[in-house]
Amino acid sequence: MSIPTRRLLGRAALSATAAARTGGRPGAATAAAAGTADGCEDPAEDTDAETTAAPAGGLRFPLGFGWGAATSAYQIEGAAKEDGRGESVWDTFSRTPGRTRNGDTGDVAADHYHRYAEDLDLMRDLGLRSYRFSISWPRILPDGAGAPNQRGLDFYRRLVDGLHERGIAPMATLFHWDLPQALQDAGGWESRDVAHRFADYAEIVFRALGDRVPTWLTINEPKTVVQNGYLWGHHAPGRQDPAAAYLVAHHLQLAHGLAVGALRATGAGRIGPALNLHPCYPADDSAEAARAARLYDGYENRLYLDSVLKGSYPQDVLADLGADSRMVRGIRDGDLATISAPVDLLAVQYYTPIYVTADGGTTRRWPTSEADWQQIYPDGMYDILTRVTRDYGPIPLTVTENGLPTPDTLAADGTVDDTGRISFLRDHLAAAHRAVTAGVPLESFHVWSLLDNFEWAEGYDQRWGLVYVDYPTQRRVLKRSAHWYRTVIADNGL
Ligand code: IFM
Repeated sequence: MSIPTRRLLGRAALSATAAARTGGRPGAATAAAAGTADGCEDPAEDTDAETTAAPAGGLRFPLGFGWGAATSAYQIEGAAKEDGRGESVWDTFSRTPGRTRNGDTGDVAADHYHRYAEDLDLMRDLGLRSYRFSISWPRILPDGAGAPNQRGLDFYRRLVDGLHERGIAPMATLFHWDLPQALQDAGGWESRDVAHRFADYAEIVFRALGDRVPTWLTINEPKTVVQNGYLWGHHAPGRQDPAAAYLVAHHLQLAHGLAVGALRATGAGRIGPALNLHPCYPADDSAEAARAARLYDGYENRLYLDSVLKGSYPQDVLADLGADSRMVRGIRDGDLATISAPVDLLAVQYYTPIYVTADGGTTRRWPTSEADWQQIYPDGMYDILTRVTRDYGPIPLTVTENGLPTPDTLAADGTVDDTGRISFLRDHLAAAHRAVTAGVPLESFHVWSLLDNFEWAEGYDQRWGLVYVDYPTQRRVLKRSAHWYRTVIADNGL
């Protein structure tokens, strides 16, 4: 992601439109924004609260809804050189001068590797029912392949045991961008063999943790690896090579399918992909803009959705890439059957819409957050959830990421007042609720992120957490949004 342009969020305007969209319940918004922390019970054991107490704004979620928060290994764990962990592409990339803001690395991050028990207690105190985290491939296989590192597996065993002890369901992502450097040296995702190494790694993890992890996600945001890692080069491995990028897309999809097969062969549990989906709208009423938006949608969404859920890549994208492209030449007989092995759920990550101009460029229509790529448009959440159900059938959905960075500071009285995050989440949850009302089988929602963390090329400048991390001391402080979210969870709605 490129250097951010800091802008104000335009909160008042957003709140007004949200109130209109949700049936004019401004009182709900006010009550939610003023949410307090106290008096909540453990909702994991309190289904009565769901059936009897109506949430203040009347937006009640389905019984047993999986309220959650998400993180990823490299962004929070730290302990980069401990207990046998190997190097990942992000170690290499972030330690290369000029690649990340302030030269920040994930070497220490939020020190979660050492503080996981404290973080588990925070999750329990928030009332989380689901925690989505990722497993670090180089902690399990320091060289990318071969014998597993037992100390790495033990860490995740302690983590999932701690979740169960606190009544929180683990949801584990197998790959959240920290490819072992040894595999990058062997060609990275441009090499078809890496997809098979991923399946080997997945099998090891399934055998070690499969009895304790009910839900698995394969690859986090393959599109981000393709675009940020191989098209624009501001994520690891820092390439700018469009031909390689789409071959990488195919191998990531293949790796997903091979991991699904490995799960079916080794045991129980549910599995699906984790896709960041961007609704693509024409920027004007012209036929040209409509056509351009359709193709853009192919690259942003259908490339990943169709291959997994329909067993084919979108023809318009393949035609645009060309028969001679490395990707098209890299597709072998049987690959699409592997990629489209039936999945149990689809994880959707929604952050921003895209407005496509007649010439195939993009433009902005809504205020951005501190992340200049993110336009704040809650209706996009409704549009993408209903679109997935309409186009791909009633596959169970989970939102595994939604959130924004806000300019949070720790006040002298020990509080962090991130009202912008409350407004954002309230409006996006209201949109998700509308999708549920329209028939979308949404079973859970995870805020990105539980903790402030290493935001990739942006380092530690952007704060995405419900929980503030004071990096010099590693002290955790619940932000105002965390207190608000605890109330939402306790009320099973807003
Ligand atoms: O921090 C990232 C996360 O790793 C993947 N999805 C988007 C988030 C915010 O940029």
